[in-house]
Amino acid sequence: MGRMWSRRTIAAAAASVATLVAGCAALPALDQSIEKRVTAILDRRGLGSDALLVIDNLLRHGPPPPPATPPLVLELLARPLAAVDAARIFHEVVPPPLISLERAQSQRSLEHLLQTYLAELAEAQRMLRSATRPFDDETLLRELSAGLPSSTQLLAVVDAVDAAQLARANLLFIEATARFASHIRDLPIEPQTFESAIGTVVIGTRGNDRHEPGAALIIDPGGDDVYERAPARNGAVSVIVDLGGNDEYRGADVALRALSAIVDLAGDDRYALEGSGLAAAIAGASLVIDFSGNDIYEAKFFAQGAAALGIGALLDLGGDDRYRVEAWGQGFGIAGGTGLLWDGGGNDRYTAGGVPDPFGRGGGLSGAQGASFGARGRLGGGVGILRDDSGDDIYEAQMFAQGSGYYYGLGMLWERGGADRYQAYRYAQGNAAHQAVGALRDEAGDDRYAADWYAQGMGLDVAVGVLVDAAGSDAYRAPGGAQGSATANGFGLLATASAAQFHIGTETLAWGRAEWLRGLPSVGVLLHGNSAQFTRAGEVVRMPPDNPPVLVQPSTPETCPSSDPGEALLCRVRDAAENEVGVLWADLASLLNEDPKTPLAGWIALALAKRPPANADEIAALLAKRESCNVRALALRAWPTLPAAEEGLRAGCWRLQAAARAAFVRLGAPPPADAALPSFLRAIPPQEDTH
Ligand SMILES: [Ca+2]
Ligand SMILES: [Ca+2]
Ligand SMILES: [Ca+2]
Ligand SMILES: [Ca+2]
Repeated sequence: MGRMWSRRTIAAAAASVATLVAGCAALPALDQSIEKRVTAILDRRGLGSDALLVIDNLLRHGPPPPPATPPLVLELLARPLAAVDAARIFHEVVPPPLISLERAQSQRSLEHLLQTYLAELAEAQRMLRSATRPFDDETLLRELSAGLPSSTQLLAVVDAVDAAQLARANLLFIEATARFASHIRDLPIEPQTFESAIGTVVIGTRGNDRHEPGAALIIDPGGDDVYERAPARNGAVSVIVDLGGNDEYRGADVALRALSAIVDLAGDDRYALEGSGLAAAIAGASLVIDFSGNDIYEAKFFAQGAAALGIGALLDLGGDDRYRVEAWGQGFGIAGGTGLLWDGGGNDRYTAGGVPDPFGRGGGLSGAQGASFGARGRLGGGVGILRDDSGDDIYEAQMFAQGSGYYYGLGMLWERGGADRYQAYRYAQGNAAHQAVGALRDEAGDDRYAADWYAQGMGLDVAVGVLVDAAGSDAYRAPGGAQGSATANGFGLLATASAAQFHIGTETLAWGRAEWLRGLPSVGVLLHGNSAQFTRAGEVVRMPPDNPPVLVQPSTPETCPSSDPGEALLCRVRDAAENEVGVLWADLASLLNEDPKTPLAGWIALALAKRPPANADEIAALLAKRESCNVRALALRAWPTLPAAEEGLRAGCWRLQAAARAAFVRLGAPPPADAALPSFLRAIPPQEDTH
């Protein structure tokens, strides 16, 4: 007997098939093949897929991550190929109420909406105040007016905040504000001002109003209004909901231990901040949601989606927009904060100037357009995301921009359509430096990428940099240190699905080349189609091989005299007179005996290699007792002994295993056959441990 299908069942089945097909089609073919192709290339090079785990191994055997490190950064460092999945990262980072934001059909009573919202704001405020203690916001504001806050001030904020509790307060605030913004329609109530549990509530007029700062909630039904803004501080709530007109927002609008939002439903608006802010928060949340119009956003520092401990999110849902900051914004995170700029469409222009670079590298520091920064040795970065859904867009910045991570941070630029132009200087376009992740992903359109060094899928020092362009006819231009390359055990990937032109300068560090360090590989991979074209210094060249020769990064020569205590020690050993060097080494032996945790141990190992003393055996034995795998590896390189090599080979730390394997070769002894080594140490002869 035939089964009867109702019309509805058939329609539902057809819809689910359509969803399934659309789901498959939506996953670009490039993604399905990236892992397979990268693994095949690593096998051809003799590295094997363990080469993808070098970063994780180094981090697990090194010092713990700094305060405020986002867990997602560690997760991506452990699985570098996961950094290509921009959609997954976006959904992991961005609170769901912001992702599903849309104007609701139903009309709820304003009275009910407003009372509910005020009650939710009061609860979010209570949670914020209990999650945070007051901190020195005066000093922070002073620092923000000149640039990025100091790590000293930010560390004080880290101490004053319960991050998990703060995240709950922020989420309630975001949920409530997104719901209110989705449902509010016309404003059938008279202009008025009244007090509420969270402070003053102002209902504006349909004319052109001028609103001063200080109110907890302003709702304005229409007109071309001017809003003077001041930083929201010390537990305050500050929300503006503007229903129409071409409005202007001025002043400074950063949230410091506060909950702040601007919701602007219509009009060509101008957000011209003289100070920091606009969707910028430190220990709180700050939102800007602009639903339509061609808008202009201007600010100096820390703005347009910037945060430390908390979230700063700027959502512009449509229109041709102009965004400009001097530095530190447009999707910028530091100290565990999430900074998001999400533009829904239109032909947009993003500009980040740059503050002077203290190291004089030839460009300014931008820290923008999907960027994150940490303070080396002190404080972790955050998460910075710039997402643009469609339109032909222009991205301009200098250093640390367009998918850039620095020191335990994640920066991502996710471009979903249109013919785009990317212009930056160094550390940009899918680059990260020092235990960080930088990703640029562009889904469609014929795009142009131009940058200087350290860009376009490049990982520098235990860092992951990826650039994925899933479709279109694209061009990439950089002098070197780019386009699928890495140094210092980094991972760099440039993957294109399309017809691509790769232009590089005279430098060889590109197109899959990467330099070993610490006796371990760095990984650079370039994935391209068969029609790709390559030019080097303006000359057309053949397609590069995908298994380039093993290169070892040269050691940094010491500069003597040095103010660094470790390097100064190396200088002292190097330059000591023959009759003094024995006493010096006796002192170093005492130091190792008396202070088992001395940070100079690694330098002592380097000195041991440079000028081995009469008591080398004693020094090597002392160093071999260290907890640090790096120190033991350096000691084994400097003065190999069979017992230390045997012990090292059985360590879980790959750097030490690499040193142990080199030690067996130097001692002319065969290594034990049963040692569990990572794939690349089994296949490739020992390389130098440079540093
Ligand atoms: Ca208005
Ligand atoms: Ca607007
Ligand atoms: Ca736009
Ligand atoms: Ca675009």
